[in-house]
Amino acid sequence: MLQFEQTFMDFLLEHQERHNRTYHFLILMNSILNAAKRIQHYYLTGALRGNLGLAGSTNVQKEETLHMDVIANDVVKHYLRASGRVIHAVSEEEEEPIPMNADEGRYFVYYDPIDGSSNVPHNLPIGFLFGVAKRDLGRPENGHLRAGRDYIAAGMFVIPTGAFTLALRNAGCWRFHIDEVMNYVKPTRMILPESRKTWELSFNSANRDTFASAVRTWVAENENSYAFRYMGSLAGDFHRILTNGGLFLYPAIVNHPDPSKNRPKGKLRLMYEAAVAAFMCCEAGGDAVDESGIPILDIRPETPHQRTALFLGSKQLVDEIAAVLKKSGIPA
Ligand code: FDP
Repeated sequence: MLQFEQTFMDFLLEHQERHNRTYHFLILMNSILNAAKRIQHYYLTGALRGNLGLAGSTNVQKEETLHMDVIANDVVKHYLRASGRVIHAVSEEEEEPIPMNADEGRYFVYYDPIDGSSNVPHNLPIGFLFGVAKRDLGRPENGHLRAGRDYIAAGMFVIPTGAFTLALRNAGCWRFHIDEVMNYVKPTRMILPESRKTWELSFNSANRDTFASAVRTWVAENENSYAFRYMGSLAGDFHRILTNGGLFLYPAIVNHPDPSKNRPKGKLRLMYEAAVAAFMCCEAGGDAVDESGIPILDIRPETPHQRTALFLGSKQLVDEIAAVLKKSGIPA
């Protein structure tokens, strides 16, 4: 028996028509889907083609670059530029915002083409994350430094599993799966479960002694109430939280035995990691705050590659930890 599921593009077309919108966003999303499918292909064949190792350079974060970082960044850049709809993009892999179509573009795109790089040599799940903001004709443009609250959409592909989740502003968070002809299909609305039964905690447990004392105490008091899962890829770990509920946390590192390894501002990047996940999480009924308990979506970046601590997931747990963070007065 043949079975036909609604494709992502049909879903989006319906959405745009229902809201009397133009097709520009569809064209942008088509380019992002094309990029994701190419990254998926290069990753699936990565072990065979020798693309899972180091490229021999370092990126803007002073991290060693992988072949896959270079390939994926080039792929995304190509498709975004070809769409003609992007004013400029911010990539994890490039120091400066990438100019594209300054005159006729409508969107700013912030992306991390390969998130969770420690999984790459093993061909295990990684993410391609992106956030989208729109040109604002009413005020002077500063598009590459928009707060998450200004995004109109944010999404992530978990590669190579074929899962794609997209949140649209005030229109929910939706998950799709890739089918046998490489279409993303079968929209399912994601709403974080109320019941604590399935909730999980997700964090790098090896770092626990380096957290601020209020965070350490909260973790010690709560960890036995929930299952513990950690994949080492924000996209993969957050994918689980979106389904099962719970809390993903990457707190600031403030008590490292080697002080040069402290990360008082956190590790994750605001514009293309934390704000993207926070936008999706909020559209699914959850929330996200930084180390001082401030909503991630309210943080206006001062630089494109700014870092932040992140507490992300079910609203009740985010509220609990936010109260602890605010009370302890941990600075941003
Ligand atoms: P990675 O550095 O391996 O690219 O910021 C990226 C990120 O992965 C997230 O995807 C992930 O959640 C986190 O950092 C993993 O960091 P640890 O290896 O320190 O746990």
